[in-house]
Amino acid sequence: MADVKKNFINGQWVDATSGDTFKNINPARHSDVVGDFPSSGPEDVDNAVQAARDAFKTWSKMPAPARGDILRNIGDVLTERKDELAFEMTREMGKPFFETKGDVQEAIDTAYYAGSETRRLFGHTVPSELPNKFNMSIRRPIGVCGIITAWNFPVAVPTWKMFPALAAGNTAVFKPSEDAPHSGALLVKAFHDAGVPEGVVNLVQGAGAVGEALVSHPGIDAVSFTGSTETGGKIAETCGSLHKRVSLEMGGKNPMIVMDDADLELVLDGILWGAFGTTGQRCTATSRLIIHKAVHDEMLDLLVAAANDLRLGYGNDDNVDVGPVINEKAVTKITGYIDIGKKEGAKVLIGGKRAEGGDLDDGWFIQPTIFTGVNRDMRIAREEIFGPVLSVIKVGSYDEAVEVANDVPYGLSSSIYTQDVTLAFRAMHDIEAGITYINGPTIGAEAHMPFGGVKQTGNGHREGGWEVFDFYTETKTVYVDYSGKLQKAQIDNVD
Ligand code: UN1
Repeated sequence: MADVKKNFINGQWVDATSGDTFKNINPARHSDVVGDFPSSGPEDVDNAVQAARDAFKTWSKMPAPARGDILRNIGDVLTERKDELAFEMTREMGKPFFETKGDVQEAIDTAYYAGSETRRLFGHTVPSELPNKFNMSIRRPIGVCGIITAWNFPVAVPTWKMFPALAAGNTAVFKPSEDAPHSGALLVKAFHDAGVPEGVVNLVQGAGAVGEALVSHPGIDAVSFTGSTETGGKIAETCGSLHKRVSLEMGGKNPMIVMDDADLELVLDGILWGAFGTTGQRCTATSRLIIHKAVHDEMLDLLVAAANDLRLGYGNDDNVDVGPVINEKAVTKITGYIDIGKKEGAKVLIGGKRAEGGDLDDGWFIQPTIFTGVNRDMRIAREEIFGPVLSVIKVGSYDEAVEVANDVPYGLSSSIYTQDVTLAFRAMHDIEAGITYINGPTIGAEAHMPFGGVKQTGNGHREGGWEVFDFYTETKTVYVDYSGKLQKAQIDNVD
């Protein structure tokens, strides 16, 4: 069996040119070393881009439905390997096994969905303004795509990008997060085993310098990035100056609005899953609970009892609800925000510390934390914490709830719990976000629906669903004149 703890360039597993490596460890059990992975540099990126450029010549000419067959094979391989892949994902990035299985399932769904879209890469046929002339638009691939992803959905999110890219005839160079290199490598191995030809997908492991080399490489035509708003901004600057297409999925500060008529038991399940699933480390995590004053106290009583029952631990052990956070830097950032919240005058309802004792001492665990008495101007109400920290903001009306919900620089996901159909429909339009859930938490995107955010969350593109194909294709407009003479548009047909 191939050693996948390497780069994958032109169909070969290879070390970094420099021979340098970095260590990757299990965030729940530091004594468990996942492995050493290549610490790559610009030469490795260069080799990968060259391979992808060569492969583009044939891959882009293959009939799209034939590419779709290969995507479906990938779905089959991932289905066979779902459990073993999920185990390794949990081992290196921490979320519980049932969640990593969901992550793989999202990739499987994306494979079959993108595969089916290869038979539907529609253009338009449109009447011409002149006789005996035919107008249409067709889609063409862009070229080589640079794919840069985060560690929290180490399989699903790379496939959101690469499957539509490949379906449309592009090739790719993929840089996974340095906190999830093994998942990225196992994913690329599945591509290869399913029949993706050499050079079509290339993997370059390493830190931010690899991403920088990729974004600025002249052989990269488009970049798709998921990660922090700060890094996304820098990528956009580089892509802007080099005239490259770029799709950005960045931070969130996702609100859940709970109205006075909400079903509180339903809300409770939604909060636990939305705020503490994936240890709050989703760009879609529920990080603000904006709750009507009439149900505020009752809701918090329910929440305290249930949140205290959440079981922390290593996600490959049985009965674990919440895993660790990803690394030491995350511990510092999250506990730093907890201190900020206390200084700002918010009250810690539960949690508020590192979780310690027994096996937890061998990992990066933080107690699920709920702040009450938060007001909209506090930093814990405005900034992305990316951890298991929920800020509760009390409001007196629907209008106030929406105003608070919209009063942040981000706009990815959002939710409202109400039985009132009028408010539900108003919220669909009033909340400034790319996604709104009615009577569900802020997480749970499905592969065949557009995914993305407004304001500082994104730059106008969507992943997932049918819209992502607009990002991964160029429109070519075609005019066919079968009149047998020169026809001048705007002139021959207008006096
Ligand atoms: C992310 O956090 O980057 O809707 C993606 C959800 C998941 C995807 C999250 N299906 O929360």
